[in-house]
Amino acid sequence: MNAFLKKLIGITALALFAGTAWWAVEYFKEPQYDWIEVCTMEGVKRVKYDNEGNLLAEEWISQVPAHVLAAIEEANKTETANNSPPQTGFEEPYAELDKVQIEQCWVRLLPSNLPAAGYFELKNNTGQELVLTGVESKDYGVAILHENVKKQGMLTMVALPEVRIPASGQLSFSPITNHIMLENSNRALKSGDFIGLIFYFQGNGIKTVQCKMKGPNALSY
Ligand SMILES: [Cu+2]
Repeated sequence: MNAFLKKLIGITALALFAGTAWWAVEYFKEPQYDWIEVCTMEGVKRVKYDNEGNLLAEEWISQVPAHVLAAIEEANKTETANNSPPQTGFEEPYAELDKVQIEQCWVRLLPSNLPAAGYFELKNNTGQELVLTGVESKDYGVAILHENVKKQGMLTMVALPEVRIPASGQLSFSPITNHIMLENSNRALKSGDFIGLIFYFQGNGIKTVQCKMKGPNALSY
């Protein structure tokens, strides 16, 4: 056999071996899951779940609970105020706003009692500026509007007391922008369930929306 042929057989054998090895590694490798950022009482952490909701990894991004605690305090204060007997003896006359469109409302559910996060797409067709002042759900004790903010390269969350939406404007809450932090669920919720969310606007306008519960690795509606 000449030297060239020997070399050719050698190279072919090596290529076949490398190819098989690479295929085997790919085949038996764990599937890749994305990090998701989670807002908790103790700060912001990132977690990784498999499709069954098993925790694969977690690490803190920022342990700055101050903003969350301040928001909870504020929520409790409001709740106390709401619980005190009304001065006038009248209930607030809330009106459902037909010209506010809220679609693709969904909630990312996380295992082990971590807060859930709500997202939505809002369109303001009222013809005037709209001011979103809060959100409520009878399925959660706490619902807070949160903005994702980068400070010194670190992601933290800041409570939004209100969000202004200009006439004909839109508001999008998504995993890369803002979320509704939902805590203290009143019933066992699972992926595929729906919860009601009430959006409150300045001037006693409300919008009631059904939101779809999704798993920890969901990225959109
Ligand atoms: Cu948050």
